[in-house]
Amino acid sequence: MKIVFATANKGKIREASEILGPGFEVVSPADLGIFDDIEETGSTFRENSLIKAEYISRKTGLDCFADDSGLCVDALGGAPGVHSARYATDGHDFEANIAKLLAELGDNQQRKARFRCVVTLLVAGVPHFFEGTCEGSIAFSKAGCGGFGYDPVFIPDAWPDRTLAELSPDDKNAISHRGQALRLMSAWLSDKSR
Ligand code: ITT
Repeated sequence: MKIVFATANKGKIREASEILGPGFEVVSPADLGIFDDIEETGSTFRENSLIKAEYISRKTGLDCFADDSGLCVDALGGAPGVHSARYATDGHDFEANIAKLLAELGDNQQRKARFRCVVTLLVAGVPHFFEGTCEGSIAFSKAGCGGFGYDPVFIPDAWPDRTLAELSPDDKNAISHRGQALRLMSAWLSDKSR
């Protein structure tokens, strides 16, 4: 099944293809010649996820899904949250975001955090929402080079001796916020086609 993923983030596209498996061909807006920077004006993951799915569906006339996700750190009152991509700068500067996060936390021992993901699947204009959460904590320094974004400083509770960036793609996808949300979406689509 061909399905449009309303994202400009190549890490998300790669992970969605891995998680959804060979039964799906994940197509990006860029593959369709769309390079628009969609303004995320919502204040929740759900609102921003819907904004992105509706924008790309309107532009292409196709059903699609979007993912809004981010890192919520308890000691920072839930920040960076919906601002995760642009925490340090206006662009998606992962290195600067990590540097700012580690600086904000300093030597604070309270490092509990979680990744959250809300996927919106738009089918014939009707939104369906799927969510995932990955609990963990923030490391004191970076480790690993897999994944993307904050992965080098996120230690998942399920693998307490390594960061997400040190896991194989399969191991990350098995526990990740995105893995959970997209497997729910995949199950919903299979049910619907039965
Ligand atoms: P699109 O809006 O085009 O999908 P984006 O990267 O701007 O791409 P978001 O607005 O949802 O997406 O921001 C998500 C940010 O949260 C992302 O840029 C990372 O900084 C972080 N993030 C989300 N999932 C992550 C993951 O699995 N590993 C590490 N960081 C992640």
